[in-house]
Amino acid sequence: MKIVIISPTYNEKANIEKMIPVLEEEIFPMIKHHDMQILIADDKSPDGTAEVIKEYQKKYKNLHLITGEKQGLGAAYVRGMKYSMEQLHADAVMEFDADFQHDPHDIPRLIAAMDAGADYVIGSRYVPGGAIPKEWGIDRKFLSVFGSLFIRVVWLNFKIHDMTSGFKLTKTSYLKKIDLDHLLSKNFSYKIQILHEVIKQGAKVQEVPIVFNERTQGGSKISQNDQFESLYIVLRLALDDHKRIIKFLFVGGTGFILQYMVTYMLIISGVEQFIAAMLGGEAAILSNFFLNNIWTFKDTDKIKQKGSLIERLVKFNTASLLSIGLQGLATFIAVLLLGEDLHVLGYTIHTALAILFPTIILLVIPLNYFIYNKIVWKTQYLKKSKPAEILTK
Ligand SMILES: Nc1nc2c(ncn2[C@@H]2O[C@H](COP(=O)(O)OP(=O)(O)OP(=O)(O)O)[C@@H](O)[C@H]2O)c(=O)[nH]1
Ligand SMILES: [Mg+2]
Repeated sequence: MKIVIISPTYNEKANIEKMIPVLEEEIFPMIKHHDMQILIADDKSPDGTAEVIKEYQKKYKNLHLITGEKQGLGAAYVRGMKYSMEQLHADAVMEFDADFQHDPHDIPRLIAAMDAGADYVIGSRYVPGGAIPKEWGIDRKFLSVFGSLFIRVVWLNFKIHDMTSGFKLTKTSYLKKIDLDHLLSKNFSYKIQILHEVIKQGAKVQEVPIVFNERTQGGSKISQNDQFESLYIVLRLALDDHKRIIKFLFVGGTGFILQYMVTYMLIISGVEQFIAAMLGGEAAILSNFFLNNIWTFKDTDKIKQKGSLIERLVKFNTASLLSIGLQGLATFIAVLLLGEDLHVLGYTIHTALAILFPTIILLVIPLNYFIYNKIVWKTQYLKKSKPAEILTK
């Protein structure tokens, strides 16, 4: 494989001066079966980082340099990734900081994990054997640990432990499917989105323990803005993933309110209760149908629709009647088994009411969502790629 180690640099002269010979003389000779290249993505560092690289280029033919305007860490990495894929034809790229916080001696282990079958290798601080700097203050430690935990909870992904590591080895076949020009962040959080996209593609992910060192030279470029941006991006990506179900629940909620309003108004205008309830129900069904059609399931327009609007409406109405029937059946069975009233902690409640709520939440809503997706707005094209597989040692 052709592997390009991408190191973004901004005022990193003191570190990069030492790093290049370590990579070239110590590390690369240990990696036998791969074509190793280094790409420095410098942002016109005023300290003369680029000049150091140009000097080394005379000696090392596998050392590349690209320069650009300073736009942020993510922008520099994206530039490096695109250059690696388009100009250097890399099979895999490694994200590797130039400041010795990532230990170059870990590189062969990350590559070995890919040799063993992984598509995406994470240098992980939060698996046994990994660590964050002891010297970090409690606030930075907390932020780092809590940050990963937060992402794991929000994304419901507990298989990966280090969600914000910057030390990665990625097969370019996965990167090529990501729209790198339009990532949400040009800074630190770019890595959260790439992780998200690669997982979604079903890559085989492996975490390899690394000890993240404290910076000894040069200055940190991470800012508080990065933290807020990360928070936004984690939530935004989760919402994007569940956009359809959120819209569906929202539409259901508006239907619920509409049903009550219409029924109530009809009753106070003298309409018989049963008729009013039927009309209220149908008003909600129609409103839900049209809102779902133009909003929740709008993207299904892109595929060839089987059936006309009328057909969809009939299917939708049938599904809704089925839900009402289910609610009726559940209450009927509950009353049959438990009697009219339930006595709980000294209170008496109608069995029918007590059973209605869990029936709607646990049965009716999931069933409706399933029917809408599979029957009314059939969207076979949305079939998810297989879930990311986490390799264990
Ligand atoms: N080209 C480029 N490189 C950057 C930019 N920001 C950071 N870097 C480099 O990216 C790497 C990581 O940045 P750091 O500031 O060390 O971020 P960090 O490791 O998360 O934070 P510290 O632990 O404080 O060092 C270093 O090699 C930086 O020189 C940027 O805007 N452009
Ligand atoms: Mg650093």
